[in-house]
Amino acid sequence: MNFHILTLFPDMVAEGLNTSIIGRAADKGLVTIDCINIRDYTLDKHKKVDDYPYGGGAGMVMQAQPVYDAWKSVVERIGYKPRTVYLTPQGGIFSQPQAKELALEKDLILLCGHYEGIDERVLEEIVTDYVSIGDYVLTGGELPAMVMVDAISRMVPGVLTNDESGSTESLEGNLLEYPQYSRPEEWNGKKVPAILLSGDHAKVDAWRREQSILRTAERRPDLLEKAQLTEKEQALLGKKLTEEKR
Ligand code: 6GU
Repeated sequence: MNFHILTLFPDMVAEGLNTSIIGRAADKGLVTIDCINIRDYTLDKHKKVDDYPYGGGAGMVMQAQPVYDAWKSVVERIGYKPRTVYLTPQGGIFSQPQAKELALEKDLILLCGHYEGIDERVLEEIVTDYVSIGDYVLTGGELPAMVMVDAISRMVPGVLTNDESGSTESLEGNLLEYPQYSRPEEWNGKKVPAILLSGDHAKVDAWRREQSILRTAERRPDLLEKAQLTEKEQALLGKKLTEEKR
């Protein structure tokens, strides 16, 4: 899968994605991450890419021309118009299902804004998806673009090893992951739950499923509403929750 990131800070994005699992995926050629400096496309003799907003108000607006020409350079190179995501707090909130869906694309353009935004006319021309990573405001789209590349890349076949790929991880089936323990068996006076040392895989699996359900009820009750629980599990959860209230 090929990411094309349009940004005023290409080094920030490239540096943030050249390490660990995504760096390894890029080295293997499973993903390519191409950072394009929007400033390289300005026709302004002072390399300016922003100007005052018509109608007045605070801040500066990124101008249409350099953004459009940077985008067009990608389209001409790859020979088609791929999905183009604008990272903005005005977008829909990014989610795991969307990461899986976008991982099926061959190319994806991510457009990072700065200042008070980008001239609406170029957005109308090139953007297919408006995406936010949460309800808070960041200074630019670079960190959100890096978040998206990470979440999408790990859904590309081959990027995660078998060891890393747990299908039972957080958010699978709308449940959070169960607690994990490693050596030593006792740390700081706290013992690893005995069932995990029992060697009984069926019991371990049942315990982990129960822990996932209880943890989700406690930390993310909004998610639990979307999870598929058996009647037995619903009964268990109801019992635990009334026990807590007492
Ligand atoms: Cl995508 N951009 C900015 N500037 N702030 C954000 C965001 C995006 N998502 C959450 N906050």
